[in-house]
Amino acid sequence: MKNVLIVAIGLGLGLAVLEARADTPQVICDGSESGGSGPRQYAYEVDGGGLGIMEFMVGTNDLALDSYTNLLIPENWSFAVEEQWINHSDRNKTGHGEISPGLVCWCATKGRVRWWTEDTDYALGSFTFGYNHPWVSEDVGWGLSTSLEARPPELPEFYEDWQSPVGMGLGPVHDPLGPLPGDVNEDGFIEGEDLTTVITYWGQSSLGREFGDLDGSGTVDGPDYTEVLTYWGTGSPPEPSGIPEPGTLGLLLAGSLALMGRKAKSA
Ligand SMILES: [Ca+2]
Ligand SMILES: [Ca+2]
Repeated sequence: MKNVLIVAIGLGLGLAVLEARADTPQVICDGSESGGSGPRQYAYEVDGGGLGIMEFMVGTNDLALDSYTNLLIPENWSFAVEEQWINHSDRNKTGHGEISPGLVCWCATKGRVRWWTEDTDYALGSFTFGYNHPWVSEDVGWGLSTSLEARPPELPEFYEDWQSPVGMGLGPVHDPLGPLPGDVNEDGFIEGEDLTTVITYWGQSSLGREFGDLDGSGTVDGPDYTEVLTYWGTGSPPEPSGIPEPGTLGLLLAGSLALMGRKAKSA
């Protein structure tokens, strides 16, 4: 009898959990970028909570479509990076499962990454959306839509709950942050190469950000130089690519020549 009662309670709890899930779409971050480093893999396991998903979106500060590679897109769905804002937590990169300080700054991202279908035949119960992206992430809101017939009017378009852990269901997720201030070459670290580019193109006009016009004034000039110096040393040094930089290459070359000379003498 006791066992029957325990089973009944267990079943009841199980049903309650199922019921909670059934009402609420969830997103689990399943990428190394969920607070980590290495290959910038962004992946979102989206569960429509019993409703057919027809659209999923997360914020981004990078509107360049070609920055997004290895896309995971459902069959017959569309993908776009659009200029439409979503809430984000200014430059916070909260670890997976921790609570984002979100409210420190409510800002809008430059845009959103969006997957969608307009055909209810392609609505999905769940899907893992994703891509690779070269830049670091920050905490950002997400949203989704389900088919109009299936979506109760009281359900909002955006579900992210900033009081819930990041990337674990209802909490915010991670998405690409724009280039860091002062980071001319957009490698996530403000260092010599950024300054060199500003000096190399100094005084030239009608060049883009990648040539050192960080503030978009049209000329590579004083404010750009100041921005690099102000943020000098911020960000994370890029991971070694295995290909030495020219300066390092020179040193290596000098070192190996010296070694060769020593070997030749000892031979
Ligand atoms: Ca840099
Ligand atoms: Ca400028």
